[in-house]
Amino acid sequence: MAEAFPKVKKIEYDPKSRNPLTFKHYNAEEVVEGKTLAEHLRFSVAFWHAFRNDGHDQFGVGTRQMPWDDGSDSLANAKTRARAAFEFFEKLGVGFYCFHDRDVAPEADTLAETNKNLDEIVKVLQAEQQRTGVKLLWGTACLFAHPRYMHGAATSCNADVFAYAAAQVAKALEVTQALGGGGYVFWGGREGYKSLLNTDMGRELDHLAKFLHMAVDYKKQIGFDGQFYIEPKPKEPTKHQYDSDAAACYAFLQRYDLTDHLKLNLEANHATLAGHSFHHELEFAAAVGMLGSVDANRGDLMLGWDTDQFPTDLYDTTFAMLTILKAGGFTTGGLNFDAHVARESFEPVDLFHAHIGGMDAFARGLKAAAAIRADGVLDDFLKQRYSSWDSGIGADIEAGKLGFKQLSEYMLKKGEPAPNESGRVEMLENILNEYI
Ligand code: XUL
Ligand code: CO
Repeated sequence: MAEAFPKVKKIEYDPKSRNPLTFKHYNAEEVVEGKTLAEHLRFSVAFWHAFRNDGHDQFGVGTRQMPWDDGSDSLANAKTRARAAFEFFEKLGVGFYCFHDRDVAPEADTLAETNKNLDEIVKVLQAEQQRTGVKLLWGTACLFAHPRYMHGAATSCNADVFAYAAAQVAKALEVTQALGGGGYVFWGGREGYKSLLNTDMGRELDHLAKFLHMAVDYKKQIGFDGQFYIEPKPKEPTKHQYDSDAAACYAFLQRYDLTDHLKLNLEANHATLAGHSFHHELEFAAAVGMLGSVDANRGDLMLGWDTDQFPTDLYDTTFAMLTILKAGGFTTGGLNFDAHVARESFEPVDLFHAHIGGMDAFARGLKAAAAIRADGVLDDFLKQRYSSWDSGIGADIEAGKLGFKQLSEYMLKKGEPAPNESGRVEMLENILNEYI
Protein backbone atom coordinates (compact mmCIF):
# COMPACT_ATOMS: atom_id res chain seq x y z
CA MET A 1 0.00 0.00 0.00
CA ALA A 2 1.23 3.51 -0.85
CA GLU A 3 1.91 5.75 2.11
CA ALA A 4 -1.17 7.55 3.46
CA PHE A 5 0.87 10.52 4.66
CA PRO A 6 3.76 10.67 2.17
CA LYS A 7 4.55 14.30 2.93
CA VAL A 8 5.08 13.79 6.65
CA LYS A 9 8.16 12.19 8.19
CA LYS A 10 8.45 10.93 11.76
CA ILE A 11 7.74 13.83 14.13
CA GLU A 12 10.87 14.68 16.11
CA TYR A 13 11.48 16.67 19.28
CA ASP A 14 13.29 19.87 18.29
CA PRO A 15 12.60 22.76 20.68
CA LYS A 16 14.57 25.26 18.56
CA SER A 17 12.94 24.45 15.23
CA ARG A 18 10.43 26.77 13.53
CA ASN A 19 8.93 23.76 11.77
CA PRO A 20 5.40 23.27 13.16
CA LEU A 21 5.70 19.52 12.49
CA THR A 22 8.06 19.06 15.45
CA PHE A 23 7.49 18.70 19.17
CA LYS A 24 8.69 21.74 21.11
CA HIS A 25 8.00 20.31 24.55
CA TYR A 26 7.23 16.60 24.23
CA ASN A 27 10.53 14.81 24.46
CA ALA A 28 9.42 11.18 24.88
CA GLU A 29 12.70 10.15 26.54
CA GLU A 30 12.97 13.00 29.02
CA VAL A 31 12.65 11.91 32.65
CA VAL A 32 10.39 13.68 35.15
CA GLU A 33 9.72 12.30 38.63
CA GLY A 34 11.52 9.08 37.76
CA LYS A 35 9.59 8.21 34.58
CA THR A 36 9.93 9.26 30.95
CA LEU A 37 7.37 11.61 29.45
CA ALA A 38 6.13 8.72 27.28
CA GLU A 39 5.60 6.57 30.39
CA HIS A 40 3.77 9.34 32.23
CA LEU A 41 1.53 10.55 29.44
CA ARG A 42 0.70 7.31 27.57
CA PHE A 43 -0.76 9.14 24.56
CA SER A 44 -3.41 7.41 22.51
CA VAL A 45 -5.14 8.27 19.22
CA ALA A 46 -8.93 7.83 19.01
CA PHE A 47 -9.60 5.82 15.84
CA TRP A 48 -13.15 7.17 15.51
CA HIS A 49 -12.20 10.81 15.30
CA ALA A 50 -8.90 10.45 13.47
CA PHE A 51 -10.04 7.92 10.84
CA ARG A 52 -13.85 7.75 10.80
CA ASN A 53 -14.90 11.34 11.29
CA ASP A 54 -14.98 13.06 7.89
CA GLY A 55 -15.62 16.53 9.30
CA HIS A 56 -19.38 16.65 8.71
CA ASP A 57 -21.58 18.64 11.06
CA GLN A 58 -25.33 19.16 11.41
CA PHE A 59 -25.24 21.76 8.65
CA GLY A 60 -22.82 20.35 6.15
CA VAL A 61 -21.14 17.34 4.65
CA GLY A 62 -17.66 16.03 5.36
CA THR A 63 -14.69 18.11 4.29
CA ARG A 64 -11.67 16.03 5.21
CA GLN A 65 -9.28 14.75 2.59
CA MET A 66 -8.55 11.11 3.38
CA PRO A 67 -6.97 9.87 0.14
CA TRP A 68 -6.31 6.40 1.57
CA ASP A 69 -10.04 5.89 2.19
CA ASP A 70 -12.34 5.04 -0.77
CA GLY A 71 -15.39 6.05 1.27
CA SER A 72 -16.93 2.58 1.10
CA ASP A 73 -17.91 0.26 3.91
CA SER A 74 -15.99 -2.65 2.41
CA LEU A 75 -13.69 -4.92 4.33
CA ALA A 76 -10.85 -4.05 1.95
CA ASN A 77 -11.28 -0.37 2.74
CA ALA A 78 -11.35 -1.14 6.46
CA LYS A 79 -8.01 -2.92 6.10
CA THR A 80 -6.44 -0.03 4.19
CA ARG A 81 -7.78 2.41 6.76
CA ALA A 82 -6.27 0.37 9.59
CA ARG A 83 -2.87 0.41 7.88
CA ALA A 84 -3.12 4.18 7.30
CA ALA A 85 -3.94 4.61 10.98
CA PHE A 86 -0.84 2.71 12.08
CA GLU A 87 1.32 4.74 9.71
CA PHE A 88 -0.07 7.82 11.47
CA PHE A 89 0.50 6.41 14.99
CA GLU A 90 4.06 5.51 14.06
CA LYS A 91 4.94 8.84 12.49
CA LEU A 92 3.38 10.71 15.41
CA GLY A 93 5.18 8.51 17.94
CA VAL A 94 2.25 7.59 20.17
CA GLY A 95 2.27 4.33 22.13
CA PHE A 96 -1.47 3.63 22.06
CA TYR A 97 -4.77 3.79 20.21
CA CYS A 98 -8.44 3.19 21.07
CA PHE A 99 -11.41 2.10 18.98
CA HIS A 100 -15.07 1.13 18.96
CA ASP A 101 -15.81 -2.21 17.30
CA ARG A 102 -17.70 -0.52 14.47
CA ASP A 103 -14.94 2.02 13.81
CA VAL A 104 -12.58 -0.65 12.60
CA ALA A 105 -14.85 -3.22 10.92
CA PRO A 106 -18.08 -2.82 8.94
CA GLU A 107 -21.40 -3.90 10.38
CA ALA A 108 -23.02 -6.54 8.12
CA ASP A 109 -26.60 -7.82 7.84
CA THR A 110 -26.26 -10.37 10.61
CA LEU A 111 -24.38 -10.40 13.90
CA ALA A 112 -22.50 -13.53 12.79
CA GLU A 113 -21.23 -11.81 9.64
CA THR A 114 -20.37 -8.66 11.56
CA ASN A 115 -18.34 -10.73 14.01
CA LYS A 116 -16.55 -12.37 11.08
CA ASN A 117 -15.64 -8.95 9.72
CA LEU A 118 -14.20 -8.02 13.10
CA ASP A 119 -12.12 -11.20 13.17
CA GLU A 120 -10.68 -10.33 9.74
CA ILE A 121 -9.70 -6.85 10.87
CA VAL A 122 -8.27 -8.07 14.16
CA LYS A 123 -5.70 -10.00 12.11
CA VAL A 124 -4.59 -6.76 10.44
CA LEU A 125 -4.56 -4.87 13.75
CA GLN A 126 -2.52 -7.64 15.37
CA ALA A 127 0.03 -7.54 12.57
CA GLU A 128 0.25 -3.74 12.67
CA GLN A 129 0.62 -3.72 16.48
CA GLN A 130 3.42 -6.24 16.13
CA ARG A 131 5.12 -4.28 13.37
CA THR A 132 4.98 -0.91 15.16
CA GLY A 133 4.86 -1.75 18.88
CA VAL A 134 1.75 0.46 19.23
CA LYS A 135 -0.68 -1.00 21.78
CA LEU A 136 -4.41 -0.91 22.37
CA LEU A 137 -5.12 1.35 25.38
CA TRP A 138 -8.75 0.24 25.47
CA GLY A 139 -11.47 -1.13 23.29
CA THR A 140 -15.18 -0.40 23.37
CA ALA A 141 -18.40 -1.17 21.54
CA CYS A 142 -20.55 1.28 19.64
CA LEU A 143 -23.93 0.85 21.34
CA PHE A 144 -25.40 4.11 20.09
CA ALA A 145 -25.16 4.56 16.30
CA HIS A 146 -27.39 1.78 14.91
CA PRO A 147 -31.18 2.45 14.91
CA ARG A 148 -31.75 -0.63 17.11
CA TYR A 149 -30.24 1.43 19.95
CA MET A 150 -32.66 4.34 19.59
CA HIS A 151 -34.02 3.72 23.13
CA GLY A 152 -30.63 2.88 24.59
CA ALA A 153 -28.75 -0.41 24.80
CA ALA A 154 -28.55 -1.80 28.34
CA THR A 155 -31.35 0.62 29.28
CA SER A 156 -33.56 -0.05 26.28
CA CYS A 157 -37.24 -0.76 26.89
CA ASN A 158 -36.77 -3.66 24.46
CA ALA A 159 -35.27 -6.77 26.10
CA ASP A 160 -34.02 -8.11 22.76
CA VAL A 161 -31.97 -4.95 22.31
CA PHE A 162 -30.39 -5.53 25.74
CA ALA A 163 -29.54 -9.06 24.60
CA TYR A 164 -28.07 -7.79 21.31
CA ALA A 165 -25.93 -5.26 23.18
CA ALA A 166 -24.70 -8.04 25.48
CA ALA A 167 -23.73 -10.15 22.49
CA GLN A 168 -21.95 -7.18 20.93
CA VAL A 169 -20.01 -6.37 24.10
CA ALA A 170 -19.07 -10.03 24.59
CA LYS A 171 -17.47 -9.99 21.14
CA ALA A 172 -15.84 -6.61 21.73
CA LEU A 173 -14.31 -7.95 24.95
CA GLU A 174 -12.94 -10.98 23.10
CA VAL A 175 -11.47 -8.74 20.42
CA THR A 176 -9.93 -6.38 22.99
CA GLN A 177 -8.41 -9.38 24.74
CA ALA A 178 -7.06 -10.81 21.46
CA LEU A 179 -5.31 -7.48 20.85
CA GLY A 180 -3.82 -7.38 24.35
CA GLY A 181 -5.90 -4.30 25.22
CA GLY A 182 -5.13 -2.68 28.57
CA GLY A 183 -8.75 -1.89 29.26
CA TYR A 184 -12.33 -1.62 28.10
CA VAL A 185 -14.58 1.46 28.26
CA PHE A 186 -18.32 1.64 28.87
CA TRP A 187 -19.72 4.93 27.67
CA GLY A 188 -23.50 5.00 27.90
CA GLY A 189 -24.10 6.67 24.56
CA ARG A 190 -27.88 6.46 24.86
CA GLU A 191 -28.21 5.11 28.39
CA GLY A 192 -30.52 7.84 29.59
CA TYR A 193 -33.72 9.40 28.42
CA LYS A 194 -35.26 11.94 26.11
CA SER A 195 -38.53 12.12 28.05
CA LEU A 196 -39.38 11.00 31.58
CA LEU A 197 -42.96 10.48 30.40
CA ASN A 198 -41.96 7.24 28.67
CA THR A 199 -39.16 6.19 31.03
CA ASP A 200 -39.06 3.81 33.99
CA MET A 201 -35.88 5.18 35.51
CA GLY A 202 -35.57 2.71 38.39
CA ARG A 203 -35.91 -0.25 36.07
CA GLU A 204 -33.43 1.18 33.56
CA LEU A 205 -30.83 1.76 36.29
CA ASP A 206 -31.25 -1.84 37.48
CA HIS A 207 -30.81 -3.08 33.92
CA LEU A 208 -27.65 -1.03 33.40
CA ALA A 209 -26.16 -2.51 36.57
CA LYS A 210 -27.17 -6.01 35.51
CA PHE A 211 -25.47 -5.47 32.17
CA LEU A 212 -22.24 -4.35 33.82
CA HIS A 213 -22.29 -7.33 36.20
CA MET A 214 -22.72 -9.63 33.21
CA ALA A 215 -19.71 -7.97 31.59
CA VAL A 216 -17.67 -8.49 34.78
CA ASP A 217 -18.70 -12.16 34.80
CA TYR A 218 -17.83 -12.59 31.12
CA LYS A 219 -14.48 -10.94 31.62
CA LYS A 220 -13.69 -13.58 34.25
CA GLN A 221 -15.03 -16.39 32.05
CA ILE A 222 -12.74 -15.52 29.16
CA GLY A 223 -9.80 -14.59 31.39
CA PHE A 224 -9.49 -10.98 30.20
CA ASP A 225 -7.43 -9.07 32.76
CA GLY A 226 -7.76 -5.52 31.39
CA GLN A 227 -9.26 -2.69 33.45
CA PHE A 228 -12.94 -1.77 33.01
CA TYR A 229 -13.81 1.92 32.91
CA ILE A 230 -17.03 3.89 32.88
CA GLU A 231 -16.96 7.27 31.10
CA PRO A 232 -19.22 9.97 32.55
CA LYS A 233 -21.17 12.34 30.30
CA PRO A 234 -24.27 14.27 31.35
CA LYS A 235 -26.11 14.63 28.03
CA GLU A 236 -25.80 14.36 24.26
CA PRO A 237 -27.11 12.43 22.49
CA THR A 238 -29.76 11.98 25.19
CA LYS A 239 -31.22 14.79 27.27
CA HIS A 240 -29.88 13.12 30.41
CA GLN A 241 -27.45 10.24 30.76
CA TYR A 242 -27.31 8.12 33.90
CA ASP A 243 -23.50 8.27 33.95
CA SER A 244 -23.78 12.05 34.20
CA ASP A 245 -20.59 12.90 36.09
CA ALA A 246 -17.88 11.27 38.19
CA ALA A 247 -19.85 11.54 41.43
CA ALA A 248 -23.03 10.12 39.83
CA CYS A 249 -21.05 7.22 38.37
CA TYR A 250 -19.45 6.56 41.74
CA ALA A 251 -22.83 6.55 43.51
CA PHE A 252 -24.22 4.20 40.85
CA LEU A 253 -21.25 1.84 41.09
CA GLN A 254 -21.48 1.83 44.88
CA ARG A 255 -25.19 1.18 44.93
CA TYR A 256 -24.80 -1.80 42.62
CA ASP A 257 -21.61 -3.18 44.16
CA LEU A 258 -19.43 -2.48 41.14
CA THR A 259 -16.68 -0.24 42.55
CA ASP A 260 -14.14 -3.09 42.60
CA HIS A 261 -14.65 -3.70 38.90
CA LEU A 262 -14.69 -0.32 37.18
CA LYS A 263 -12.67 2.86 37.35
CA LEU A 264 -13.50 6.17 35.70
CA ASN A 265 -12.44 7.34 32.25
CA LEU A 266 -12.79 11.10 32.48
CA GLU A 267 -13.23 13.36 29.49
CA ALA A 268 -12.52 17.08 29.71
CA ASN A 269 -15.41 18.16 27.49
CA HIS A 270 -17.86 15.91 29.32
CA ALA A 271 -16.82 17.58 32.58
CA THR A 272 -17.62 21.04 31.24
CA LEU A 273 -20.95 19.81 29.85
CA ALA A 274 -21.74 18.62 33.39
CA GLY A 275 -21.00 22.11 34.70
CA HIS A 276 -17.69 21.06 36.27
CA SER A 277 -14.10 21.76 35.46
CA PHE A 278 -12.00 18.90 34.12
CA HIS A 279 -9.86 19.39 37.23
CA HIS A 280 -12.89 18.88 39.48
CA GLU A 281 -13.75 15.54 37.87
CA LEU A 282 -10.17 14.32 38.16
CA GLU A 283 -9.87 15.46 41.79
CA PHE A 284 -13.10 13.73 42.73
CA ALA A 285 -12.01 10.50 41.05
CA ALA A 286 -8.59 10.66 42.71
CA ALA A 287 -10.14 11.40 46.11
CA VAL A 288 -12.24 8.22 45.98
CA GLY A 289 -9.54 6.07 44.36
CA MET A 290 -11.35 5.74 41.02
CA LEU A 291 -9.07 7.63 38.62
CA GLY A 292 -8.46 5.28 35.72
CA SER A 293 -7.92 6.97 32.37
CA VAL A 294 -8.52 10.23 30.52
CA ASP A 295 -10.15 11.27 27.26
CA ALA A 296 -8.04 14.33 26.54
CA ASN A 297 -9.83 17.11 24.72
CA ARG A 298 -11.37 20.52 25.31
CA GLY A 299 -14.83 22.05 24.94
CA ASP A 300 -15.81 25.57 24.08
CA LEU A 301 -17.32 27.27 27.10
CA MET A 302 -19.50 29.40 24.81
CA LEU A 303 -21.09 26.28 23.33
CA GLY A 304 -23.34 23.77 25.01
CA TRP A 305 -22.32 20.67 23.13
CA ASP A 306 -19.44 18.22 22.86
CA THR A 307 -17.07 20.08 20.51
CA ASP A 308 -14.22 17.59 21.14
CA GLN A 309 -11.45 20.06 20.34
CA PHE A 310 -7.80 19.22 20.88
CA PRO A 311 -6.48 20.21 24.32
CA THR A 312 -4.28 23.30 24.15
CA ASP A 313 -5.17 25.08 27.39
CA LEU A 314 -2.10 24.98 29.63
CA TYR A 315 -4.08 25.61 32.81
CA ASP A 316 -6.21 22.56 32.05
CA THR A 317 -3.23 20.34 31.31
CA THR A 318 -1.31 21.58 34.38
CA PHE A 319 -4.27 21.03 36.70
CA ALA A 320 -4.86 17.60 35.17
CA MET A 321 -1.24 16.55 35.59
CA LEU A 322 -1.12 17.87 39.17
CA THR A 323 -3.97 15.54 40.08
CA ILE A 324 -2.72 12.61 38.01
CA LEU A 325 0.77 12.84 39.57
CA LYS A 326 -0.71 13.19 43.04
CA ALA A 327 -2.78 10.03 42.42
CA GLY A 328 0.41 8.14 41.52
CA GLY A 329 0.17 8.41 37.72
CA PHE A 330 -1.50 6.13 35.19
CA THR A 331 -1.24 2.38 35.53
CA THR A 332 -3.47 0.88 32.83
CA GLY A 333 -4.86 4.24 31.67
CA GLY A 334 -3.49 7.04 29.52
CA LEU A 335 -4.34 10.22 27.66
CA ASN A 336 -6.58 9.35 24.75
CA PHE A 337 -7.20 12.21 22.33
CA ASP A 338 -10.96 11.97 22.00
CA ALA A 339 -10.84 15.01 19.72
CA HIS A 340 -11.30 15.89 16.06
CA VAL A 341 -9.80 18.50 13.79
CA ALA A 342 -11.95 21.52 12.99
CA ARG A 343 -14.15 21.13 9.89
CA GLU A 344 -12.05 23.75 8.12
CA SER A 345 -8.78 21.91 8.94
CA PHE A 346 -9.37 19.41 6.18
CA GLU A 347 -5.91 18.35 4.96
CA PRO A 348 -4.18 15.16 6.15
CA VAL A 349 -1.36 17.17 7.72
CA ASP A 350 -3.87 18.87 10.05
CA LEU A 351 -4.25 15.58 11.90
CA PHE A 352 -0.56 15.86 12.81
CA HIS A 353 -0.78 19.52 13.83
CA ALA A 354 -3.74 18.74 16.09
CA HIS A 355 -2.10 15.83 17.90
CA ILE A 356 1.29 17.55 18.17
CA GLY A 357 -0.44 20.49 19.88
CA GLY A 358 -2.20 18.23 22.36
CA MET A 359 0.97 16.29 23.13
CA ASP A 360 3.03 19.45 23.63
CA ALA A 361 0.31 20.98 25.83
CA PHE A 362 0.30 17.92 28.09
CA ALA A 363 4.12 17.78 28.16
CA ARG A 364 4.11 21.38 29.39
CA GLY A 365 1.38 20.60 31.90
CA LEU A 366 3.38 17.64 33.20
CA LYS A 367 6.59 19.66 33.54
CA ALA A 368 4.80 22.56 35.25
CA ALA A 369 3.02 20.19 37.63
CA ALA A 370 6.27 18.37 38.46
CA ALA A 371 8.03 21.69 39.15
CA ILE A 372 5.19 22.82 41.44
CA ARG A 373 5.43 19.51 43.28
CA ALA A 374 9.23 19.66 43.51
CA ASP A 375 9.09 23.12 45.05
CA GLY A 376 6.30 21.97 47.36
CA VAL A 377 4.50 25.31 47.05
CA LEU A 378 0.96 23.95 47.04
CA ASP A 379 1.69 20.95 49.26
CA ASP A 380 3.28 23.09 51.97
CA PHE A 381 0.34 25.46 51.93
CA LEU A 382 -2.16 22.61 52.13
CA LYS A 383 -0.27 20.92 54.95
CA GLN A 384 -0.27 24.12 56.96
CA ARG A 385 -3.92 24.85 56.16
CA TYR A 386 -5.11 21.54 57.60
CA SER A 387 -2.55 21.34 60.41
CA SER A 388 -5.19 21.63 63.15
CA TRP A 389 -6.16 18.07 62.22
CA ASP A 390 -2.68 16.66 62.78
CA SER A 391 -2.71 16.71 66.58
CA GLY A 392 -4.95 17.46 69.56
CA ILE A 393 -8.68 17.63 69.03
CA GLY A 394 -8.46 17.33 65.23
CA ALA A 395 -6.44 14.12 65.37
CA ASP A 396 -8.84 12.69 67.96
CA ILE A 397 -11.86 13.47 65.74
CA GLU A 398 -10.20 11.86 62.72
CA ALA A 399 -9.34 8.81 64.80
CA GLY A 400 -13.04 8.45 65.72
CA LYS A 401 -12.36 8.88 69.42
CA LEU A 402 -14.90 11.63 70.01
CA GLY A 403 -18.62 12.25 69.47
CA PHE A 404 -20.98 15.23 69.78
CA LYS A 405 -21.13 14.82 73.57
CA GLN A 406 -17.36 15.17 74.06
CA LEU A 407 -17.13 17.96 71.48
CA SER A 408 -19.89 19.86 73.28
CA GLU A 409 -17.98 19.56 76.55
CA TYR A 410 -14.76 20.63 74.79
CA MET A 411 -16.30 23.75 73.23
CA LEU A 412 -18.25 24.73 76.34
CA LYS A 413 -14.94 24.82 78.17
CA LYS A 414 -12.89 26.38 75.36
CA GLY A 415 -15.13 29.18 74.03
CA GLU A 416 -14.45 30.45 70.46
CA PRO A 417 -12.47 28.30 67.99
CA ALA A 418 -8.86 29.21 67.24
CA PRO A 419 -8.80 32.17 64.79
CA ASN A 420 -9.10 31.32 61.08
CA GLU A 421 -6.29 31.99 58.63
CA SER A 422 -6.58 33.37 55.10
CA GLY A 423 -7.22 30.95 52.24
CA ARG A 424 -4.82 33.04 50.08
CA VAL A 425 -6.68 32.21 46.86
CA GLU A 426 -5.10 35.01 44.82
CA MET A 427 -1.61 34.35 46.12
CA LEU A 428 -1.92 30.70 45.07
CA GLU A 429 -3.23 31.67 41.64
CA ASN A 430 -0.26 34.01 41.24
CA ILE A 431 2.15 31.24 42.23
CA LEU A 432 0.57 28.90 39.69
CA ASN A 433 1.05 31.49 36.95
CA GLU A 434 4.78 31.52 37.62
CA TYR A 435 4.99 27.87 36.62
CA ILE A 436 2.86 27.97 33.48
C1 XUL B 1 -18.61 10.43 23.21
C2 XUL B 1 -17.37 9.81 23.70
C3 XUL B 1 -17.10 8.42 23.24
C4 XUL B 1 -16.41 7.55 24.24
C5 XUL B 1 -16.23 6.13 23.80
O1 XUL B 1 -18.84 11.69 23.68
O2 XUL B 1 -16.60 10.42 24.40
O3 XUL B 1 -16.39 8.48 22.06
O4 XUL B 1 -15.17 8.06 24.57
O5 XUL B 1 -17.41 5.56 23.40
CO1 CO C 1 -14.75 10.00 25.21
